[in-house]
Amino acid sequence: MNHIVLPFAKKLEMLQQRHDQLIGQPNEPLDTYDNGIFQRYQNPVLTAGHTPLHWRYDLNPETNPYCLERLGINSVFNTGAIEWQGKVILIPRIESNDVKSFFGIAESENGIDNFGFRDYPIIMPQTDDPDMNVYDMRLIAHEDGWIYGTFCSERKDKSRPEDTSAAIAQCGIARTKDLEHWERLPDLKSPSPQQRNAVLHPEFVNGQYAFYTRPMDGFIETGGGGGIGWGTCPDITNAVIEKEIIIDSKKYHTVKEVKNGLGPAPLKTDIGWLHLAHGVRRTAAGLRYVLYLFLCDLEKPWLVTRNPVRHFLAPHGIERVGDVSNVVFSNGWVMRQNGEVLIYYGSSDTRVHVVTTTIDILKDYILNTPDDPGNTFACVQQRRALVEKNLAYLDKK
Ligand code: M1P
Repeated sequence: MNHIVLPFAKKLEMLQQRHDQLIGQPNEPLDTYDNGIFQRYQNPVLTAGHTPLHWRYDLNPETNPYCLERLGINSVFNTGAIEWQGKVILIPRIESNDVKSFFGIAESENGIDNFGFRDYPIIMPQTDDPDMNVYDMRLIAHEDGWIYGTFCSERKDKSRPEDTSAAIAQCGIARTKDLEHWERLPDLKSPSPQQRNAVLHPEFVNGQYAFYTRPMDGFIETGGGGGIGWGTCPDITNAVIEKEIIIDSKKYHTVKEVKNGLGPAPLKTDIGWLHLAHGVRRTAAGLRYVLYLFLCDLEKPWLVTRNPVRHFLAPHGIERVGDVSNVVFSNGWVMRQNGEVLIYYGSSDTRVHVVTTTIDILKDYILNTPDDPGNTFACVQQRRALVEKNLAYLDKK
């Protein structure tokens, strides 16, 4: 027989060693990638392998004599992020081998490496209509004093019983004071039949709670409308948006041609609310998800003031490959006291990465990255102008 069956204790020791090595491994900057805008790192910060062994294995040799994985984890991706008591806390989408996702808390001192999960996954209370699946939590420290989690709650579309993949996505809302204990509030009600990527704005706007939304006609397809929406409601414990406006539309032949959606809650800066979003384009290889930035007015956060509409971050190297390839998706970032910004993103629905930058660099990026001029001829003019400026400058030197 070729198959090696190790004694239980030996196998467990090996698994524990590998796990410790993975969690303890330092994450160095990737020196082969440099666009000046952000710093990539060699390793993902979270993978399925980072989840504790006691989430996956029955550790009792009497009930698990072969030391088999009983409840496997398929992937860990798309993470909410927040700075909490000096540490960086991530709450990613953890997908089990049965394709149900759930949330768990991973924490690290520096936000770059040594992320370890807490002992238990989070208990997310249900509403009267239980979720089939929950994922992509945004963590928002609201000025009302609560930390909110807004996430996608998915249920079977009961109006189409014959279609076993027909689903309805809505925005689940929960809140906490300690990240461990969550109070579930009723799902967001809005005019849209489908709602994913809804994010609570961190401040009151004219005394109201405000949401960024993403109205869609279908579970995957945006349908006729589409774009990042905005709506307000007076009561978060019964959040009803009567009127939804589109503040950042999808657009032909751009990085957000097919659809887009907001990432984490925006960062407040002196030049406006800085947003990170994903844009989706259809290619022969399927949908391609990239990240882009835009800026909104401080007083009127529904007004976009800068939107270069070009990708800020696209899948690179191994990030291109996974369960849903060619995808980067971000729902978490952290701005530290010293101005450093850590941007967390899932790659190809499989793992979590970080890039680091500073708020000053992001402000420079959003103010000085030229707009998409709209067509190829204008793009060449734009690039020639840069070349001309550079050559004149170099000539003068
Ligand atoms: O598979 C790519 C992404 O698809 C969905 O995002 P969106 O609603 O913008 O298309 C989500 O399921 C997300 O989790 C996933 O990464």
